[in-house]
Order: sequence, then C-alpha cells, then structure tokens
Amino acid sequence: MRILVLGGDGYLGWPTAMHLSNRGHDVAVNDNFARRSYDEEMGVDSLVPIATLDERVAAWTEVSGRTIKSYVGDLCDAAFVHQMVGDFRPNAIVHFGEQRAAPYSMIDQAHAVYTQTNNVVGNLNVMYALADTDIDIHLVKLGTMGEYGTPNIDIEEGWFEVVHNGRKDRVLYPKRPGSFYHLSKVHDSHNIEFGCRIWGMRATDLNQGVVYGADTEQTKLDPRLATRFDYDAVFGTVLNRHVIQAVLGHPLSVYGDGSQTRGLINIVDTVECIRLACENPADRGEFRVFNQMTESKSVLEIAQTIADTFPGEATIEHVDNPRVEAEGHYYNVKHSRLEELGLKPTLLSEALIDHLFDVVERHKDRVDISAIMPTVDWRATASQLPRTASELTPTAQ
Ligand code: NAD
Ligand code: USQ
Repeated sequence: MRILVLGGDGYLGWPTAMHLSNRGHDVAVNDNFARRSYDEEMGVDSLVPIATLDERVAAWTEVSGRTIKSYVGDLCDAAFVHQMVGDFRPNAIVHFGEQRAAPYSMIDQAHAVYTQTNNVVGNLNVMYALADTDIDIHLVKLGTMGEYGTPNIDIEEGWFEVVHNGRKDRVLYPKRPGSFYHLSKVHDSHNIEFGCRIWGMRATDLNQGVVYGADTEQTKLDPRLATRFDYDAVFGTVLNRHVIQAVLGHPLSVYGDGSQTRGLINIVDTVECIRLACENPADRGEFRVFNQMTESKSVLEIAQTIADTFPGEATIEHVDNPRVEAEGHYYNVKHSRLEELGLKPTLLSEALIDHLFDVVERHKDRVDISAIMPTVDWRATASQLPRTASELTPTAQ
C-alpha cells in the first residue's frame, strides 16, 4: 500500500514510518518540525539525540535498502496539503501531525488557541485534500483515550447504545476531556465522523492511551534512526518521566494521590496497531473507533512498578496536582478490536523497564533538571488578552 504518515518526524510518526516501510509499504512522511520548535521555545531537548529528518531518511535507505519520501510543510496550509496528497496519492493517510501535549495547551490563551487551531484546521485540511483527491483514501487518525475523560461507566470503543424514554439509538460515546489539547481531539473526531456520514469517507479514529518506551525494532538499528524521548514536565509522559527520575536519583513525581488511572501502550504496539488499521481499512462511510491501549494502571501503580524494578533506591513523592482531574475514579475500558485484528499486546514488564533504564543511563547527562517539575497550572487562566495577532501565536510557529 502507499501510506502517507503526517507528523512523521515525531516520537511515534518516525518509528511508524519505518515499521510500515519495513513491511513493504511505500511510505512518505510529512512534518513542519513544529515539535523541534517547541523544544526551542521550552529550552529543552529530547533525552535521546535525534538526527534531522533528511539524515533519518538517508540512514533508513542505507540500513534497509528501502526509501521513505519526505514532504516538509504545514498541515494548516491547505494548498500544500492538497498538493502533497495529490502528488503521493496514498491508499491510507496516518495522521499524527498535531500538537500533542496537554500542559502545553494549558500554558495560556495563546497556547490553547494555537493547539486547537493547529490541530483542528490541519485535520480539516487533510479531510478536504483526501475527499478532493480520492474519497477512497483511508484516514487513520490519532485520537486519544483522554477524549472520554473518566466517566463513571464503562468506556466503549467510540460508539454507544443509548435507550432514552423508551427509544434506542447508536450515538458517539459522550466525551469529557481534561485539557484544551484533549478537546482538540474531540473536535477532530466529530469533524471526521461528519466527513464519513456526509461524504462517505472511510476513517479509523485511534483513541490511544499514554505511550511509553524508547525503541522499536527499527529505531535500534542505527543511532540515526532513534526517535525522540521526552522527559520535561510539558512534553514528557508519565512512565517515561518516572524512569528518568529513578535513574537520576530524583523522587518519582506522582501528581496528587496517584489514584488517577490511565490506559497505557508500548511504542512497539503503537506502530503495530497502525499497520493493522491500515491493512484492514474501514468501510466506505464508516467512522470506526478503536481504543488503542493494552492495559490500565494508576499513576501510583506506575511509579511503584518503576521504583520496585530500579536496581538502586527510588523514592516516590506526591506533589500538588497541577491539573484538574479526577482521582479515585472508576475506569473500565473496552479495547478488544485491535486484538481481534491480530495485535499481540506487549505488557509492561521488567525487561521493558530495564531497557528504558539503559537508554536513560546512556543519555542522562543531557537532562536539564530544571525542566522536570511541573510549572503549568490548570487553574491559572493566564487570561491577559493578547494585544497583537503575533502574541496569539506561540514562538514555536
Ligand atoms: P510528537 O509531537 O512527537 O509528533 C507530532 C509531529 O507532528 C511532530 O513532529 C510535529 O512537528 C508534527 N506537527 C505538528 N503540527 C504539525 C503541522 N501543522 N503540520 C505538520 N506537522 C505537524 O507527538 P507524538 O508523541 O509522536 O504523538 C503523535 C500523535 O499521537 C499525536 O497526534 C498525539 O496526539 C497522539 N498520541 C500520542 C500519545 C503519546 O503518549 N505520545 C498518546 C496518545 C495519542
Ligand atoms: N502525571 C503524574 N506525574 C507526572 C506526569 C504525569 O502524576 O510526572 C499524571 C497526570 O496528572 C495524568 C497522568 O499522569 O493523570 C498522565 O499524564 P501524561 O502527561 O503522561 O499524559 P497526558 O497528559 O494524558 O498526555 C499523554 C500524551 C498525549 C496523549 C495522552 C493519552 O502527551 O498526546 O493524548 O497521553 S491519554 O492520557 O490517554 O489521553
């Protein structure tokens, strides 16, 4: 198949592109390097050094004998997106290309507006380019488990049967997300469902849990093929951060009492889920939703697992929760559909955590300690109105 991976320079996009290419698909990647600019804006860098996209693509050809084409440009530029989709004419578009950090979206008004504009407009441009080029192109869109929030009932895979006043309907599962970032994904989901219903698009929305891990089979082949690994309080995700904190001898930061529970998935399973979704497309007009996670754990359980596995001493520190989120809540997620397509879940294990300790040990001198503790507070509105249009746009742009 011909597969276009948007956000192909990111943590998940780059390993996915290589995984699909390795499976014999004809792959192209797109990115505007916004993620590298957020690093500059935040004054941090990936723990694992990463090559430029050009170097990555060249190294992949050298190592595998296969090619990955690259398109550099902004998904918010409609003309560029049309041109790219028309030029590559993919069978599937995998869309990772969004601003993905909840804390980044909660910094202030400018970052909230940027996040929602970048994500919602970029996704709409992709939908229009796809519909204009060939409505048969399958959109595989990265959503998030956080779209659902933490309702006091079981979480279904996207759709929900409701009986109300004696009548029954199948509706999109109600969403109650916890950040302006997570909200942007809800808006995308609604737009895509509309495209399926009105234009007859085929789409798979992958509501993915928190990803952990530093490597896939392909990233290990050459240091130039490594993917980024974030540890700072804005872009670092919880398990990856706890591993780094353990290795540095810092207490593992558990926000609040740590009873908040999240779905987790290893990066190795992420890339495989994308392959399965691409190779088994949704039907024409179908808005298909998969919950892309393999296990649930509370934040405290994650911290305890890391601390117990660490060969040295590791302590856990409860810090005031900078987010507004439920603790001690019900969490039961249905996630069987990817397994029905063939996913063999990779569950959190000592071996996986030990590998992460090794990766961090090798690069720990690159950590900026001042970036570890959270600084973004969900309750602070930072509502000073921007005076100029440029103040509405973070420096990353
Ligand atoms: P990432 O930030 O590392 O990668 C996203 C890439 O998209 C970056 O390289 C960025 O430069 C690019 N991008 C952003 N806006 C763009 C635009 N307008 N035009 C072109 N490129 C653009 O993020 P990631 O961790 O690889 O996540 C990828 C996707 O998966 C995101 O959509 C995210 O919401 C979703 N997701 C991630 C996780 C996780 O734990 N990392 C979990 C669930 C869902
Ligand atoms: N947390 C801590 N300590 C930390 C960091 C986080 O206790 O040092 C807690 C948070 O309060 C939260 C949970 O861990 O309850 C998860 O936080 P996170 O930063 O690991 O993940 P989140 O902000 O939810 O976002 C990440 C990705 C995002 C993706 C999402 C999947 O950045 O792109 O959409 O995971 S999900 O959480 O399922 O929505």
